Amino acid sequence: MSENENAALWFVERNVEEGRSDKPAFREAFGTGRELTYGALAEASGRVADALARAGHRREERAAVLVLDQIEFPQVFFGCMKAGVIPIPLNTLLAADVYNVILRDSRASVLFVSAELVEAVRPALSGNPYLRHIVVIGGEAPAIENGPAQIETWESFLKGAAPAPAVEAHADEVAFWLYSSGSTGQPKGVRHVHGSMRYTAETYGREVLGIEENDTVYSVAKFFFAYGLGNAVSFPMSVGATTLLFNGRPTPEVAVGIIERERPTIFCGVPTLYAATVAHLEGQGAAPEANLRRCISAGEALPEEIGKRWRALFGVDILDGVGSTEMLHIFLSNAPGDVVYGTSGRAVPGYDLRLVDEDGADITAPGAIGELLVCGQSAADGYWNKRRKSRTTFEGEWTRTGDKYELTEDGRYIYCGRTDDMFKVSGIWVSPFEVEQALIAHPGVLEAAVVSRRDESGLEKPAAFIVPKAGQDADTLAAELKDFVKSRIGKWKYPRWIEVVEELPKTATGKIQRFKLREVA
Ligand code: 3SK
Repeated sequence: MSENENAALWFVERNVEEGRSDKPAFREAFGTGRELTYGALAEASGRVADALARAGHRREERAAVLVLDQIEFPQVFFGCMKAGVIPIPLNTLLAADVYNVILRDSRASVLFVSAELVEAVRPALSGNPYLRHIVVIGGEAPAIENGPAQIETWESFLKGAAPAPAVEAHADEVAFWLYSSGSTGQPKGVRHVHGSMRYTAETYGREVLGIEENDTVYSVAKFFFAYGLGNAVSFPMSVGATTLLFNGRPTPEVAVGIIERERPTIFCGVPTLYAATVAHLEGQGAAPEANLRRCISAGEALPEEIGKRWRALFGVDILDGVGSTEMLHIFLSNAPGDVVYGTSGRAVPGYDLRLVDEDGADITAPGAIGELLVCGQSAADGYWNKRRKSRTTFEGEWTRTGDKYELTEDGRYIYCGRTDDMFKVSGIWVSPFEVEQALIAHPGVLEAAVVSRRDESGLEKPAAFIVPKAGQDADTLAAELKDFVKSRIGKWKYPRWIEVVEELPKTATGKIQRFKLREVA
């Protein structure tokens, strides 16, 4: 092997070699005073690698990482990679039975867990035949009945460990996994290789986001999401920038507090948070003084209205983009100076896109709708132990997204819904997303989701579930909305039923779970 392509070298050690040892890579927000410099991260991740090897965890074994957004996360993540052990950042919001499925499916030999999360995962820790070791970060080691042989604190784990070098790794070798639940289904282990994080940093991170060394980044999406891992770990580290950490729930108050007090230059949000923050600030009458130069959004398509209202408040556009856990980050996006709200923009440099119809034939005519396929070097190596699903998702160089798009004459893509969310009314395709956008444009609506429902004749028609803004009268709103939608997007597309709800069912990444609404529609 000519060059060691272990990702930890490029993301961690290179920053030290380039003179950034004393620069904070991570800083906890709101004055906890905890920060981690690039030099400290290089040393600590080396000690984690040594401690893992001493504890008997071998190359290619898996480490479950149930750790909040705190400075120990990058130490564990890169420490595992240095040891050749495969870190699996886990969603910190799951239920114990899902942790049980994931821990057994992955056969993780060690679990790193923030003390705050021990109770949530505890029922999954008894009787697991693969788990040999638990390391608790920021608290005491608990007693677990029928648990693994070794349960210890972070301090005891690292005691006596000396920085170990990164093991030799190939760019095509699996480096880490992420579990994706999609909008339905069981969790799937998505296996990513060492070369992928660098690829996303050098494509979207550099070419679209334009991240630079003196940027300070805040990502609402946590580290365990592919979106958060790029925004807050690999992109800033690719240029020696600094990430702000906040390990609680990102409410509009938190987002505004961070923007105002911590002064990030790059803000990475999701549509739900942007919508709630816009409503919050408009209620207050003004946005705070900010230092933002780039704002990005992903997870689901950003409603046009929200982008425009955010820009009116902060004077900065939101770059709406599309990515997936399978592709690791964003491959289709609006770009600085080239934003058209209501579209997802164009292919990110380094990725090719195509639309296909139900028979797999290419669709090239502007205005036609098809499933989006993407080709790029950050595609996952496949799903763990799911051969059939791997074969139908990763078709040679092309990865199926399961999203339907329309390609405009000027080469932009417009989101039309999931392949299984689209439906026809009077023989014409209706995109639930288009109807949702029209509903959200009403000043009384905070959020909306649309699914198909059969009328008395058995024909499909749109049904809407809406979350009103505070202080709205539900009946008056429901009565107004049908005409409002008809006037905006066409008579056949208006929702024949409107139900007012307190919240919409969503995945952990903020995607509306329309399948749950279909069950009650
Ligand atoms: O859902 C998305 O849009 C996304 C974006 C970037 C990385 C990962 C995901 C799932």
